[in-house]
Amino acid sequence: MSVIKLGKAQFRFSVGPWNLHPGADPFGPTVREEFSWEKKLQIFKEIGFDAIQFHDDDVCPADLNPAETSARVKAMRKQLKDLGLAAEFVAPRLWEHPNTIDGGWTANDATMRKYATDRSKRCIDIALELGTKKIVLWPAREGTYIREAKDPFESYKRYRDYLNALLNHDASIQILGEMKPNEPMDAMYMPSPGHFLAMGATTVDPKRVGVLIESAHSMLLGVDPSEDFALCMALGKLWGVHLNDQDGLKYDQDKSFGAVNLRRAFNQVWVLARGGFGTKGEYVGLDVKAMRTQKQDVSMRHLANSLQIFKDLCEKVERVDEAKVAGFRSSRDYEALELYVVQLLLGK
Ligand code: 3MF
Ligand code: MG
Repeated sequence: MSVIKLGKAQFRFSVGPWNLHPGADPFGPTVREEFSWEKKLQIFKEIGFDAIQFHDDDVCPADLNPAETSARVKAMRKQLKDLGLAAEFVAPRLWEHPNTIDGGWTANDATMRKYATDRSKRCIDIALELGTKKIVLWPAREGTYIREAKDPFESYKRYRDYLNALLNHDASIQILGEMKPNEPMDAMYMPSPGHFLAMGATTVDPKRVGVLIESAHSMLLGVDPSEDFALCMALGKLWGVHLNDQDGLKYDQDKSFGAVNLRRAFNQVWVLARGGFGTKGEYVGLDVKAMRTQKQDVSMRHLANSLQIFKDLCEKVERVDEAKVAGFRSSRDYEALELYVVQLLLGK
């Protein structure tokens, strides 16, 4: 898809292969067939995505030896190139392995921490060979079910040691923390982007530590995602986003972007546009799930719909009369500003 230019921003789009899924949830099995890897890439291309978000084990099995790993990465790179797709990032999927039951780098068992660190270094090698310097950390199990289970001081120290080990492994990589307050753990360490950046500032190379913000993760924190985006853009730290939507405080729903709260979605697009998102090669990423009821042949609609809604909201942002907004602000007439925004969204 060609790039969308809006204000100072340049929007290109990315998606993760897990966003096409056969519908299993914690209470029931799959309900439709899984698409093959080739078919997934073809669907992403047809819908108009420019880049793919990877986990290390999307490229090849987690514990494959170095020679075979390298061969598999080269083959994947060729597959992407043939389709005109880029790799946005690679994330070590540390939460599914038997060695990471108690977490990766904050596990109490030193051999498990070593596994997490070694595997993450290997993930960096995969990313570089695939053509990206971005490593996303979604710290799924770096937290506790009960607060007494881990010593928090030790955990924060281990957190920093782990980040330093990754930053020292290669001088060019960038680490993007994708923070989330809960699920699967009851309580994650450093639940917000701000927490992660504070920790990042104490590492060996703070300028290579940033964030990827998922809309629903901000909502689970009780924060409006556009505010989280804006803060991190103001700090030069918003290096990726996972756009989606969420209906209230419950499990992470990953609903289609804008499907629950259009105004909240509009504000995300408006902020990304004003902040010049995408000019340094950042992608507008989606992290959305299809409904379990969806039949296989239409189980990619949520992706196309999310992009459509994003583009429709770009048109709304383009129509914002900035002088009018400034006028409402200077006269402090926020009631009038609110009606203006709601009527804009209603197409009036
Ligand atoms: C969980 C997530 C994850 C991450 C993904 C990449 C399954 O809430 O958002 O998606 O985005 O693992 O880091
Ligand atoms: Mg996500």
